[in-house]
Amino acid sequence: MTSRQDTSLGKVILILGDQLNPDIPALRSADQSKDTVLMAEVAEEASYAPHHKKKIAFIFSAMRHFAAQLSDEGWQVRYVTLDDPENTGSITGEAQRALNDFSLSRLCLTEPAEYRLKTAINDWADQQNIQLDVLDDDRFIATHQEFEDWARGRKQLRMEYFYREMRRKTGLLMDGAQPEGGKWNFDSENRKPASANLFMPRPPQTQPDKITTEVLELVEARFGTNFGELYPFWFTVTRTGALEALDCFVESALPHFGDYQDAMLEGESFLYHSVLSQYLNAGLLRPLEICQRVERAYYEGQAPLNAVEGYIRQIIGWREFVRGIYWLKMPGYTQMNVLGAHRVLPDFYWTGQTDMACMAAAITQTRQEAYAHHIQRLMVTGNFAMLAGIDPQQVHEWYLAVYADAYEWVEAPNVIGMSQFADGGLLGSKPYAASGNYINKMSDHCSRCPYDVKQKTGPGACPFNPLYWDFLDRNAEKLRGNPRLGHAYRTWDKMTPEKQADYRDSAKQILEGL
Ligand code: FAD
Ligand code: DLZ
Ligand code: SF4
Repeated sequence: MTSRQDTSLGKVILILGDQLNPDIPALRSADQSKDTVLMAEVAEEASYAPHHKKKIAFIFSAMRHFAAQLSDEGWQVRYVTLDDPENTGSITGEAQRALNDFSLSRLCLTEPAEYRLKTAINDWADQQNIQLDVLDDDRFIATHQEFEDWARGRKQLRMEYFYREMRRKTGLLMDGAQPEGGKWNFDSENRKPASANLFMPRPPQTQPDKITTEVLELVEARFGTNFGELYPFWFTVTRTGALEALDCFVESALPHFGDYQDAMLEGESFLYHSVLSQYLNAGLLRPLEICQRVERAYYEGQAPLNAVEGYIRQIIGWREFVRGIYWLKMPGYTQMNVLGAHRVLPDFYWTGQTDMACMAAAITQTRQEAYAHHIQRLMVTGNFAMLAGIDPQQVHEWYLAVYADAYEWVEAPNVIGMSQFADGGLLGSKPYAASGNYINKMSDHCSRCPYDVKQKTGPGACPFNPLYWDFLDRNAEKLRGNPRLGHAYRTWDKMTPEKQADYRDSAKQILEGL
């Protein structure tokens, strides 16, 4: 922990826990000869959500490794550990303390990714008369202004059209002005259920080094009662390790990424997903370098277009789109509850103790890995919460806590918008509501579940079945007009009143038992 006495001309460069990249704008703008880098582990960031133990350990260890790397490169680094007795417990407190200690009044940072922290830092700087330089985070493909310009005047904001702009802007998978392969989107080829005899690649597992081991001990001591299992801890915590994980994904899983993107298998947590989001969101990887690596695999004949296009779309399409929505609609977006859902989040979201095999698998895996792939998040835990009418605020708080990649800017639009439809369709064109049939088609969970996925109502029926129809019925006033739900409502309308009552009664029993 370095201190500098005579730095009257310098400034403090604040690097946050999700800005761990040597190319981050605040560092690029800094002068190594007179500026001091500040990084701080603080109680406020570690507890604004009840984070998974692995998430805290990953961020702290990655921060410590990044700070050590900067020191080695000749930067003056003030690194404040969580157990430092002088630690004030907040980012603004640590920024103030550093400025006081160095007799400085100028702080430079890259724009915080969350509204909450950005506002706190701005307010503090105003009150304390700090000269604050906030630089645009150019890790993202689209600037705030570009998204606003694109969104202005549109009746509906849809990812697909925004994604095409991002393809044009980056030149990824472009053949002149045309999309590679003649189509923008190859999703129609990406819907295969997986079978258990497929070879499943594993993301590389890193052994904890001395720094990580110390962090793991700290996390166990300070956050031992938080959600999730800390051990085994295998995330890499360096950019070098993250680049290796990227290579490993491209070589072993990318070729099948598209085909099995929506599949789920008991005991297979990762399938052909990249498991890179925690590295990407913390800054260890940059979105464009990932996409360029993946694009190269296509041009070198290592992966088919449906996989490569599908993957690149997730990053320059969905990831950029949800960030755009977040900044366009904050503050207020996280409070949205258009369907008026108010049920308390069931305790089994924390324990995994439920008879529903698909839910138990997704939650148990989340406890173990701080990871679940998109379809588990969307069509299992997310779908259940929406069908059961759980308060979206509580669902949002759960997702923000339990995944190693969770930061509000990316988590909230996915939860409030995509998975709970609590924004009324700002982000997605219809609720991702599905009965047990979808889960049965895309997974092998139902074959080992005590519930019968084919049974529609009654005590042994798959709970997703009556809850699905009850959800549509309950929300008919708000959802009936949605053209993408026309078929479902026509089916409901054709049912006899007895059948409808049967669904309502079964749903009532399930909801009362939650
Ligand atoms: P892959 O399947 O390999 O996908 C590649 C990359 O694309 C991901 O690493 C991610 O960076 C990006 N990506 C894919 N889908 C999305 C998306 N919908 N939004 C933004 N980026 C996307 N992603 C987060 O990064 N943080 C979150 O907190 C988060 N919460 C989610 C909550 C819900 C309810 C849902 C439905 C999705 C959420 N996602 C979140 C999106 C997605 O599920 C994860 O990015 C993905 O599962 C991460 O695993 P992966 O790296 O193996 O992804
Ligand atoms: C998520 C997180 C955690 C758990 N801890 C810290 C921390 O101690 N210090 C820090 O600088 N950043 C941390 N972070 C990441 C921040 O919460 C993140 O930078 C903001 O939420 C903005 O995205
Ligand atoms: Fe899930 Fe229903 Fe299948 Fe059980 S039967 S695994 S609850 S979808």
